[in-house]
Amino acid sequence: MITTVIGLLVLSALSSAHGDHDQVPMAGPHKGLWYNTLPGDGGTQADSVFSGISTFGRLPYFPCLSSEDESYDIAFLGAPFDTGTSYRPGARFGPSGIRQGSRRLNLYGGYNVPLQANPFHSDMKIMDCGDIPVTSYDNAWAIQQIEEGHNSVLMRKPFTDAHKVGLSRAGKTLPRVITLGGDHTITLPLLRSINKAYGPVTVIHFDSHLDTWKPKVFGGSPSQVAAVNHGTYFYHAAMEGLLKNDTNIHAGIRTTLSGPSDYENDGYCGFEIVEAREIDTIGTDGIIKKIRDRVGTENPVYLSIDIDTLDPAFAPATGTPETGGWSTRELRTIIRGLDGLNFIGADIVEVAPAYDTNAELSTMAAADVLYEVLTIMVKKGPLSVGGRSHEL
Ligand SMILES: [Mn+2]
Repeated sequence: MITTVIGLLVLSALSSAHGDHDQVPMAGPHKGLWYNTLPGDGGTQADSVFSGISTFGRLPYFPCLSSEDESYDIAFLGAPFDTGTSYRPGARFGPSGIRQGSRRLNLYGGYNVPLQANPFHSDMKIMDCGDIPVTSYDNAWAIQQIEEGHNSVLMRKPFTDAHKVGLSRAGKTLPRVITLGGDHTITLPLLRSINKAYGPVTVIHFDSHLDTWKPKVFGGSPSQVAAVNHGTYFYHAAMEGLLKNDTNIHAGIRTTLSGPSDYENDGYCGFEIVEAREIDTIGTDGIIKKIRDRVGTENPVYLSIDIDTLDPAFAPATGTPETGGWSTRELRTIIRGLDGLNFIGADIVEVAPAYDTNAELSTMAAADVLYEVLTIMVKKGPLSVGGRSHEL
């Protein structure tokens, strides 16, 4: 008898659930996000943050290299290359790892409290363009692929202000591209692409390493191909005239050297140095001031971030870890201190997820650092000359 009653109750519950076609889908504070408005029976995906295809920050995906029909203001683009590393390989899985680490960025809407802006809710169009196809068998070929892939995504009309005068060599307003590496070698083809669009640019480089080493010093340069690697790309960039003279700066440096001449060579390549340990004396405010004083607020700036800027306690999953680095909190504070600078593009590199903890510390740190960068870019608005302030 009791079994029958329970059975009837279950049946009646099921039939009423099926019969109620007017039910309102459950809606949370993030109901406006694209992944909750996919066509389907319910309209709301309660499990959407944990499943599905990962894009950066669950942004809309479009394979931009397959079609030039899409326009955007900021594009995320993967460069899965890791055959220029000197120690641990694995950064070819960086783009997918960083996307995985970014899944929860806008679960609650994505408002950035210290920067007082929401990069996921603005009138700028931001999307994930997927990855550049990169061969793992031929570095020279791969570097060419990365330059051409990046340039194809960069040299398009932006979604906003396409008709307005911009900062590019041709006087056009261009979209920004944020590249997910990849080992740091990729920054050379990225700067070649940037140079086509803007000419020589100022670079802010977060890293524990200089990466301006002469090929003979770093890797021995047994061949022309071997001479281009993740420790020499800035040397090549300087020699090719891709860097603006004496406005570039490294931050987070703490590597060992071949000798003091490495610093002389670094200065010759156009860089000033902020050592990681300076945080103990001048603090994050002092470091922010040094960077801002060096690059100015008007210069177009390219931002390159090696995840090994962070201490391995915070980001163990990287190609050449160095102890004595900054915490995730400190790096995020320093990057937020660059609010207002004229970032025309950025990359984050050397994330090698195979060495991460099960808690995904490094990919989460990479995603969160990019969240700060993205917020700064959205606050600044399109790269049209004169710009405009944003109400976010
Ligand atoms: Mn490094």
